[in-house]
Amino acid sequence: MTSPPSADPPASREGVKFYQVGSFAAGNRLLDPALRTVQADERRANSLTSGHRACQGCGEALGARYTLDAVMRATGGQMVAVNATGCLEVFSTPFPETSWRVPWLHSLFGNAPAVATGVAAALRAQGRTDVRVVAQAGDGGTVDIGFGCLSGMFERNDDVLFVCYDNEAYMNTGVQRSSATPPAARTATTEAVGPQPGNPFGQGKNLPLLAIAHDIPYVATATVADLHDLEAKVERAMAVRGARYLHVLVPCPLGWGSAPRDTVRLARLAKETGLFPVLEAEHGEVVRVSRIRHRQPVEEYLRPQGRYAHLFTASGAPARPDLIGGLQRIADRNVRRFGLLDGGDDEDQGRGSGDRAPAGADPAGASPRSPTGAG
Ligand SMILES: Cc1ncc(C[n+]2csc(CCOP(=O)(O)OP(=O)(O)O)c2C)c(N)n1
Ligand code: SF4
Ligand SMILES: [Mg+2]
Repeated sequence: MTSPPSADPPASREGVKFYQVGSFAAGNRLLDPALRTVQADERRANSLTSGHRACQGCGEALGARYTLDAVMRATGGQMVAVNATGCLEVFSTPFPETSWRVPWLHSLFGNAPAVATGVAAALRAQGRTDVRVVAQAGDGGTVDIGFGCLSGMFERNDDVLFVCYDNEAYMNTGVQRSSATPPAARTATTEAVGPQPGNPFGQGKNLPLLAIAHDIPYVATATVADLHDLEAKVERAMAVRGARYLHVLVPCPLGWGSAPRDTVRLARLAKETGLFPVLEAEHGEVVRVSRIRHRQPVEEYLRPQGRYAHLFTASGAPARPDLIGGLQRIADRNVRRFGLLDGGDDEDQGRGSGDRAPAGADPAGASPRSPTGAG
């Protein structure tokens, strides 16, 4: 295995104002070495390396590589990963091959949190508190079949970082609906037929808010549109002990009916429309949100996706303004609830999002819905 990048925790990024960071680009080279993105470091772990069988443009592969490489840097390479069944596991480990270059265990579909708890307990019994445990799963493995184990892991405050790669359906088995599928989205089990085509409004779960309600030390959301922000959140998560939860929006070209080249653009639009709030919470309180920089109407996010094709005419005009309006109201409510447009100028804070403290965010008053779900 390649030696991992430095475990030195990066200092604060506040005060550094480059728009173009997180790559080999000029902005990154001008940063203090401790602040540079993991992927710009030639000593990065390449935890999920080339040769796997993910679709072109897979957001989950992108998110997992950045997340685990950031964990490797934060832990000095002392890390064990537990992986639920799902696309990430299937495309990375077709027997007898593997694309993982880290200690990696495949659990079942629903028990990754419990397996990770067991690994953490075994390490503690051996006195190996230097080795950290990360569990990862898709949205189905997290919000549906794995939720009981995950809630228990949160409630016991087990020393595990749990990462959900949310592509908003059961992609590995053919795009069935999950509790994280947004309203009006077509899946194999929510066909675009009838008076309310696609997934019904008013159902689903908002796992970040449910995690916050467990009062665990750290909860964050992120997207693959801002990978430097994702890395920074992984670093913050690994700086604390106890149960931590990271929910990453990862567009899926196959399931979303989108072009592979649009993966990052769609992740950005999910945030910029307000449909996917990007935030951090500590011990039950939202402490930072990523402000929307250039607000977009939800149509801009929906139109490029085949799963919403029934909402538009062939020329791209709205065919179902009632359903599009329903989705816009969800975005508007997220903006109000988390203060996504409030305060500050348009200056970046050195990691792409313009993070700041929330204005009047009140997770206790929020109802349990999917981040992109109805409410
Ligand atoms: C108990 C059980 N039920 C069903 C399955 C089949 N199965 C494997 S992966 C999967 C869906 C995974 O969806 P998600 O967790 O969202 O991950 P994704 O593939 O979308 O990344 C299902 C239903 C299984 N492996 N085990
Ligand atoms: S189906 Fe979606 S999540 Fe699965 S490998 Fe393809 S793009 Fe990635
Ligand atoms: Mg999924």
